Amino acid sequence: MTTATGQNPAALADGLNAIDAHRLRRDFPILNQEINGQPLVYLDSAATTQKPQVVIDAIVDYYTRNNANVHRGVHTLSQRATDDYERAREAVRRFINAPESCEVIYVRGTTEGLNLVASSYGRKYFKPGDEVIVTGMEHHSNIVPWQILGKEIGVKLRVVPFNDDGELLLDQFESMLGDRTRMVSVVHQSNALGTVNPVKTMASLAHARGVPVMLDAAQSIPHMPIDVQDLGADFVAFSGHKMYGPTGIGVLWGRAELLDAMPPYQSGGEMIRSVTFEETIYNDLPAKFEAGTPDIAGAIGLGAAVEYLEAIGMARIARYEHALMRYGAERLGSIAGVRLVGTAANKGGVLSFIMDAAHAHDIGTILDAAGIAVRTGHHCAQPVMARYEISATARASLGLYNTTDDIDALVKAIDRVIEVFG
Ligand code: C6P
Repeated sequence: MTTATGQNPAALADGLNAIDAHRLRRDFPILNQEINGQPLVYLDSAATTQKPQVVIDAIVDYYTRNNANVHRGVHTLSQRATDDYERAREAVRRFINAPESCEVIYVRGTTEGLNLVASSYGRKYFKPGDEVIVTGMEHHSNIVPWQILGKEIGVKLRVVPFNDDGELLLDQFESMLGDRTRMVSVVHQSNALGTVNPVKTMASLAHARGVPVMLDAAQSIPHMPIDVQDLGADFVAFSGHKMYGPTGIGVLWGRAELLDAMPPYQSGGEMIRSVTFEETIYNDLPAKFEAGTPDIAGAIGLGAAVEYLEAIGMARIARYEHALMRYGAERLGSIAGVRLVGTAANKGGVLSFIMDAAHAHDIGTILDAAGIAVRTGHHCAQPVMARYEISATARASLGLYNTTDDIDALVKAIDRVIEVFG
């Protein structure tokens, strides 16, 4: 038996039992509050996730007991801070199955990871007339760095289009790969549509032509197991704050061989081995790309987030969120006057929608009055909006703490939008 949208109720129920979200939400103190007199329903995890108590505690503990600069002191506090900072790096390595922890570069977030590669790799290897392939569903942070470089060097951006459901046209991607292609940089899961792109296939197509592949994993990392070796990527960037860790910290992973050959992105302390006024010898990985005092507390918080996710299990989280997304898509899709934007067969926990009755910002305002947090606007993906000839969507995005009750509250509040504006 299947439901109206082709779902198998047994499979749906099985997915919804993959984790106990009702229990897990108790790990997130912020969720236990009222907004505008209503229980908070947080459906904006694609913008940033909430933080479990273990992450908050790790940061407080660092500042309360261990605060010192890393890699700089022989004193006990500095050694403790360094140990915790490096233990977090090892946790990240394990989490993404990277071969070496020195390949895990701490950055501010996905944006900085993408800028680092565009700036360092691009400046070293790109020549006028070269091409970088991105997709039509990139976040601005995977467009603008290449564009800036393009203006400087004369590199052209090629854009893989997608169909009305939000699925990439892979044959077009394949035909774009050519002698001039120097990089494929692609979003793993679209923040505006939820589409999960076939990045493993894309990587093997690109590699067959000797082209390196960068993945923007900002939206995939908190929702599914990521194995950088299995995906076959060369660079992967993601943000701590979208995976239940703190803001201000993220990761660029890259293959050591490529990172070793790249020039530093920023310079200063820590990234050097020796400095004279005549010459500077750069440090080894990862220090070469970590100039200045890093976000130590952020890295430690990220390590705690990784351990938290590992304890639950990424495969279980993926199954649960997929079922919840299907439940939400079915409920929203059956409301007259609501149109889902992004209906790819393979998609993650993002429900972007528009309504006949109201503009996205009006939807957001009514939902907020009901205690429901969603994001409205172009989601830093204006080319996606242009593709559908719309200016904005309302976007409900899921995390491991969301439940069917949250979706039901959203549906009820959308009915209210129709009452007010319809
Ligand atoms: N998307 C959203 O609401 P930073 O800001 O560096 O942590 O992440 C940038 C980024 C890069 N790629 C994708 C696919 C993203 O979704 C984001 C951030 C947020 O959708 C804020 S715009």
